[in-house]
Amino acid sequence: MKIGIFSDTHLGFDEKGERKEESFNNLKQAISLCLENDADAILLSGDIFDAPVPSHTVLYKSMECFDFSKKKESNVKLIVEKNGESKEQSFSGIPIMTIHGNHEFRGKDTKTAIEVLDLSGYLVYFHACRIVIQKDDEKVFVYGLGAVPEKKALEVLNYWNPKPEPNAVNLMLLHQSIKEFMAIEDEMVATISLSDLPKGFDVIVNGHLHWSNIQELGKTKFLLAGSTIPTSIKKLETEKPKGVYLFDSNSKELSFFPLPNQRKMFYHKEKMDYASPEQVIALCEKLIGKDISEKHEFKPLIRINFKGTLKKGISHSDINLNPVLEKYSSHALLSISKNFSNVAFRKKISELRDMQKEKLSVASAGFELLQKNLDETDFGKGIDIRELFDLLSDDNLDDALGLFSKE
Ligand SMILES: [Mn+2]
Repeated sequence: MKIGIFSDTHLGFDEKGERKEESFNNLKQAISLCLENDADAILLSGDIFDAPVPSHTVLYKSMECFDFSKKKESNVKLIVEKNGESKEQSFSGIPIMTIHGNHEFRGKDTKTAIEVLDLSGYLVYFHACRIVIQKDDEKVFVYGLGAVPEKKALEVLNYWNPKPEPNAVNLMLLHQSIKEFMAIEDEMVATISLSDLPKGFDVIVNGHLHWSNIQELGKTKFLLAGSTIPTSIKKLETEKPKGVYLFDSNSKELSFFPLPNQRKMFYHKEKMDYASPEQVIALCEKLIGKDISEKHEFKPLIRINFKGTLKKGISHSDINLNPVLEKYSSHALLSISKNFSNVAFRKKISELRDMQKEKLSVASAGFELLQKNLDETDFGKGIDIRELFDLLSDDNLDDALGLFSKE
């Protein structure tokens, strides 16, 4: 049996903007790739829609796209097992089974757009249960848990406690953050670690994180299916094209098929020291010029992330990027962020830190001295001196500077 897998189609993304067709075009390509490669069924790992309540136009266009899956027939049978009952699920074409994502997470008594598509026969929606896909004598067991608030996710997963069918092929769909992939450790961001994932599954597919990745966890392949459309550009997302995976239940192999027509993404992280506005703009032009020198069917997404410091006396507002944005608006979709820290602040603080290191032991009169030093500067009113002192003692210059920028 062959099973197509993809996730996070975000239908209706940029509904009023320049990219309004992209989510639909990419979904059509994803379904076509599954059909061309003889998928018997398709699995989607949540965030089908971009908005919790999509417009009728988005709903209509989504149905048109999902209708593509009816161009072929499948010989599988689907049995949904929930709360101790099994029921055969009817469908037409190649069945598409899905869980909900955080974008579709709504109150218990409110119907979602996914449920509308389920009732219309375009999707088979399931949550906290399993579906048996049967083709002749072969069975594949698919478990699914739709998105739950991150703070509760580990608790819910443990409570649900899915047990894979012995001596069979078992797959699972999730839509959560995973601690190992997140930049910060916070229970509001993620509670599930890779080691918390249930054992004995052949593939655990996770949506939500928009870049694609495969990790081997013992015999389990942990697959980040990635999104079919870039919604915000992250560096990891630019390293691999968008596409679909195909799982072969005999070989248990996953293969990847990129979408043939997709928007290219470029990500630049640039550190500059004592930069002038002219230098920042010149670097923008150089990077953009190189990115658009290749031929692109769709305007590429270019993200430039500046870090470092600006020349003395120069602030962010002195760098006017509007001429650059206008000049290239017909060639690329640009997003440029100026995260420069002010050199005057940085220098003062680093002088203070040096002074503190040289002159006194932190344990003695350091606090008063810092206060005195700070009083001599033209800023520092309303700063929590105790916090600043602690940060400087820890060599945490960035956070110390942060205190000043909050002012
Ligand atoms: Mn998503």
